[in-house]
Amino acid sequence: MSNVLIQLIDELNAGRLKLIDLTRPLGPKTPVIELPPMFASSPGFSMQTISRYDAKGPAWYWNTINVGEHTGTHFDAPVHWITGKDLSNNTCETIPARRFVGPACVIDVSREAAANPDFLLTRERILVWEAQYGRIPANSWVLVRTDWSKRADSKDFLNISKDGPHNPGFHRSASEFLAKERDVLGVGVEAVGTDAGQAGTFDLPFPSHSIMHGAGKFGLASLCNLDQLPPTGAIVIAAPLKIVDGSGSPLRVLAIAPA
Ligand code: 23J
Ligand code: MN
Repeated sequence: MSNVLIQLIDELNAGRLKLIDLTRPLGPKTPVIELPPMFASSPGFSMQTISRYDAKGPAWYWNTINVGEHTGTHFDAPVHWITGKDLSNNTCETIPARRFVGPACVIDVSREAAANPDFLLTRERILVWEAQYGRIPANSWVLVRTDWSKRADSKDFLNISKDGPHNPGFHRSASEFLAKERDVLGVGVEAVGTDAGQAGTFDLPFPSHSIMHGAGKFGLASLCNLDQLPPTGAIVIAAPLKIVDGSGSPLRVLAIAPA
């Protein structure tokens, strides 16, 4: 076995590296994105028992699950958006697995998001981060820490007013920069979707979805524990279910970082 793999396990066992779970629990209470009423909505998560050590299966327990692809901590594939519909390898089944693993760049805008729930990450703000921590490498995951996952109540997490949802997201300048000038794997956020709550009203609607997926990049939504990650130096593994023609899927997102 390669030295680095033996070392990886040794470092995890010794506690010099830690495994951080960036995934939220997936269940019937998992909040689901609300779209304007003219659009179809996605179901949340539900589960029915097939058997539980009973007449229907005396020695085994198992369930049927029903879930929208974009529920809870989930992956957005390029085919999710019309801009990515004709790209090659754009579905959950066809994306090469190598692309699920990369270094993490964690941009902490929790102060900005606390002051303004409609905060948008801009190209300028990313350049400030790069001046401090270095250039975002190609094929990295860019994770935006907003502390939005600390909104324990679904009502506060979705934050819906008369004029629709309010949560932080990306300015198109940031999405264009990350996709075209930095060639990242994708972006990850703590909110219910990778776009701001108000992004449907933008001049270019849903810029994160439109630009990132149009460039073959991925999205990760409803992440948590980003406050446990260093700005650089962690790796992230985010591998969706291999759903044939799938546009996304709930998944377990894992990070490995120095302890
Ligand atoms: C469909 C339409 C708009 C949005 C979304 C889905 C998501 O955020 C998603 O889960 O991909 S904004
Ligand atoms: Mn999604």
